[in-house]
Amino acid sequence: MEMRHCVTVQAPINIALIKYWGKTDETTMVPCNDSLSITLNSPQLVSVTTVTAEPDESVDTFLLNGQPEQVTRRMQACLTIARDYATRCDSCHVNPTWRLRIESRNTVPTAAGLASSASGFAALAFALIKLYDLDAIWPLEELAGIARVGSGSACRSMLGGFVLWQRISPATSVIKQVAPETHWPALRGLVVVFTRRTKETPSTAGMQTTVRTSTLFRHRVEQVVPERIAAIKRAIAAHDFAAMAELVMKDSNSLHACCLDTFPPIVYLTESSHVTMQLVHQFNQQQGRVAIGYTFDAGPNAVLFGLSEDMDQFEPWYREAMRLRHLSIDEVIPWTIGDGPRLLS
Ligand code: 2P0
Repeated sequence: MEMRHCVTVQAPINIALIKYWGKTDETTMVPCNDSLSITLNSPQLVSVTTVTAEPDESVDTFLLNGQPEQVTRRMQACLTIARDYATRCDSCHVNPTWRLRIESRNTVPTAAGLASSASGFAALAFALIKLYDLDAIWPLEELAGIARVGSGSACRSMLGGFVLWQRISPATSVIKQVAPETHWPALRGLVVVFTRRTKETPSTAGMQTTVRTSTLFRHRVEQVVPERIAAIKRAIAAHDFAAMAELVMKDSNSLHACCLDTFPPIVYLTESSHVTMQLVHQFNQQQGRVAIGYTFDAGPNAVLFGLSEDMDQFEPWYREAMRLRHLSIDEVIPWTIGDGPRLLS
């Protein structure tokens, strides 16, 4: 067998249709509620990571976009779990005690609420899995736990298509593919970047404050999300775009309502975000049906989606409507539904 001491992988971002916000355990990263995402396929929304085993080095090192950075506590957690698997793996030909050199490139704007941590940690986890050959023994659904301890949403980027991250108990969660990327080829979307500025409230801190202070959030976790997860699974299976998009828009609004119900309040959306929501509703009203949907993560940038022909009609109309309101758009990044991480070399 070829002795591979260096692997390069790429991993995509995912966008939650039903959102994750809040965890019950910061170490095992078990979420307060289930979430359901699509894995995106876009060359502009991936992280590429190379991991090299360095038998003669004494510390793990990390380069992000060419700059030396600290190996963070969360990265260490990923390394610890992967090394633990490797010590239990006979087919592993890389000594797990060897130090690692990690080099990562993000095309995703870092920390602007565009899930760069999801692709980044999914890429790190997948590189470790391939370096130690862990997927020869364990399924990716289980190994996704390596990505999860880096960043909760990263575990959903380990599979393609529609992915459910399910809370099983206060100590356990699992990921499952609900439908593959081939399930709904006509579905596509846009990431609309208004700003690449780093957000003021990082997700991790923001969700902790929400869990502690928001009463609306308790209602979301206990009632709203379980009903929506069941309903969106039915809508996806039936290719019912209108039902799916309505659930997604409502869930995005529910997340941002919980952010505003947090004390002190967290505000991620800007005028550009709010106008975008209004324009989507206006377009849908003109069409007499739900043709386009929106969703917003922990930042102002919009993710818009629809079936191919509707997106063709919506995009130029939307750009012109934003221009007339003097609201600038930094970049529009198209995407389709993608498969999961890939081994590049
Ligand atoms: C999501 N977000 O489901 C939600 C929607 C943002 C809004 O997952 O603390 O960076 O690393 O688990 O994964 C952002 O949270 O937070 C996120 P940690 P993460 O995609």
